[in-house]
Amino acid sequence: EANNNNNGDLMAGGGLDDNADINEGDESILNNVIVQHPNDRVYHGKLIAGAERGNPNDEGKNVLAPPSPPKDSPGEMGKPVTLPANMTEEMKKAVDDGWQKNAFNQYASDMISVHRTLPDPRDAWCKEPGRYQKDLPATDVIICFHNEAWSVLLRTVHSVFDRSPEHLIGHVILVDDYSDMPHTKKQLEDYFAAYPKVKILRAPKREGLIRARLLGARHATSPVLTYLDSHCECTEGWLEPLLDRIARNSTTVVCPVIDVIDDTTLEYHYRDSGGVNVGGFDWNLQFNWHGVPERERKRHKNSAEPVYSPTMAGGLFSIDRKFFELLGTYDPDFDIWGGENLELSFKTWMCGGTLEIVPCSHVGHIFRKRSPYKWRSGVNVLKKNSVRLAEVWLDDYAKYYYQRIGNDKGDYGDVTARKELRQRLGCKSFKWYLDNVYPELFIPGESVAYGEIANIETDMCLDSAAKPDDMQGAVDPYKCHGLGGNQYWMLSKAGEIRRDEACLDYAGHDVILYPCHGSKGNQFWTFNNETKQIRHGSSDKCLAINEKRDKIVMEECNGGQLRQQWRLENYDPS
Ligand code: LR7
Ligand code: MN
Repeated sequence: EANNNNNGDLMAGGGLDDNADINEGDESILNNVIVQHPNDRVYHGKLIAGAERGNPNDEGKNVLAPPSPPKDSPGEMGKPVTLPANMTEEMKKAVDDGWQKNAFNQYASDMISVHRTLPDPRDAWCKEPGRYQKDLPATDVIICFHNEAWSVLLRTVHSVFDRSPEHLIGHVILVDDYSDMPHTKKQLEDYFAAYPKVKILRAPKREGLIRARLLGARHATSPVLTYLDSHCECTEGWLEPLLDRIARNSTTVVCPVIDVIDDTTLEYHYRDSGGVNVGGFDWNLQFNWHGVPERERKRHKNSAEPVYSPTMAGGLFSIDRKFFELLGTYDPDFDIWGGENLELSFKTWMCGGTLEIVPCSHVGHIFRKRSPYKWRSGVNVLKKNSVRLAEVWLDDYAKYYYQRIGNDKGDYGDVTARKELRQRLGCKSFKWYLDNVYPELFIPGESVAYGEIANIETDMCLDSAAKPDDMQGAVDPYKCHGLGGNQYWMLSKAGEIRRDEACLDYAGHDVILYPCHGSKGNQFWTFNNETKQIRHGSSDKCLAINEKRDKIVMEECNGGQLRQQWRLENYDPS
């Protein structure tokens, strides 16, 4: 699965002062890491037209594309890069610095050509003649970055030029969100000076990716906007299937399949159209991936056809510029990172559009395990964004998110204008969205109990620190804190004790969280409101806290034993 297990770390990364963003004294390291691949040298800063090179196949297409680098250079065809076995101390330090700065292996990236070749991941269906309309609208490609590594940023831009028909690219708009690395300054302008299609915009202060994207949009002129993260690689034929959907219906918002570029080896991993995922979310308002649901599969003859997706991951998508404006773009009061993907997803569906994943279009993205850059001072940025989202779009369902954050909304600013926007557009209800677009989502209010599960003798609560993306993890007793989060559970009508899509599971050893399978067995529990016991179906044992009070255990049921008695919040069996 796409390993975007960012969130916990991202929260931890917050709380820093703005000024701390600027790391003085880094210059020397940074200058060293601006390595240019030897095979690229001749092309840097120089425009070489395909026709000039005498390659007739390039006529009218990819005029900025240089000839491919030699087949045996590192990372070609998306192959993994391995670092030399006997590295000097200096090299090792450069490798560490690269990881430190970027949360991916920048050293490996620097070894790879910025024009490296990639495998063609498309299904044969995608290449059938006449598959796409002839007159597709052009797009501006907006790439926002904050302190992106040089080789990675350049490879993103070149992959756009090298693998898109020239007439379909209006401009590539690079939005520098107040980076402080030297290569993001004049060096960037010099490099792209020979590329008339590249516009470089600079945010005068740190805006965060949401307002940076809006800045880019204000300078866009093409009928379609395409957003990419600054560490992507577009594959052959990525663009036409996206634009085709918008050409057919301007309210269709489209995402490519996001392939994983390995953070360590930069290997390009792709999945065929049978393995396509769609986006969802949970009641922490966190995005997650799912297989294509049965009801959606049935709508298609071929697995390469575009599929409806309840949500988008956020970074990589195309949208009709006018439709984006009609939807009120993004909430400009979202800071730094997060939540904007759900905002755009919900309103696309609720306000008359559709959101699709297009399996014929593949773009790689470097998935990181932590956020490398600084967040804003004092406030929990992600929470503020999510509360704004919930206030405006979630109707009565907002309460399920608020329970997860201990009902403490904090200061989320003024959302009047956003509510007016929703009114003005006459958008449908969130209930409509859940019923029609995301019927798979488990609704806490449809459960028998939701909230904390507190042990009566000890006042300790069932607690699991497993992150939503882990799906599996330990369950331990922890002092009840009333803040939701790791102590938020739902007892479903089917007898599951759930945390979103993970379920309390007992297979004879420890009580753990395990992906819900819906077939009772080790995940089937019954609560008896008289005895206060939680009894396990397949073992007929009772959930308890051990005598040392440091572990959740299963014991033979003993009605008098207080360690086996529990209080379920919001218990309503009717
Ligand atoms: O303050 C900032 N200013 C920026 O310009 C912070 C970030 N950025 C830039 C950054 O350089 C990058 O190009 O914004 C882009 C996204 O930031 P990432 O790469 O740190 O985010 P991410 O890939 O971890 O997170 C995903 O969710 C985000 C939620 O706000 C954005 O929507 C990202 O675009 C999104 N990425 C993807 O959808 C790629 C697939 C990941 C998944 C799942
Ligand atoms: Mn990213």
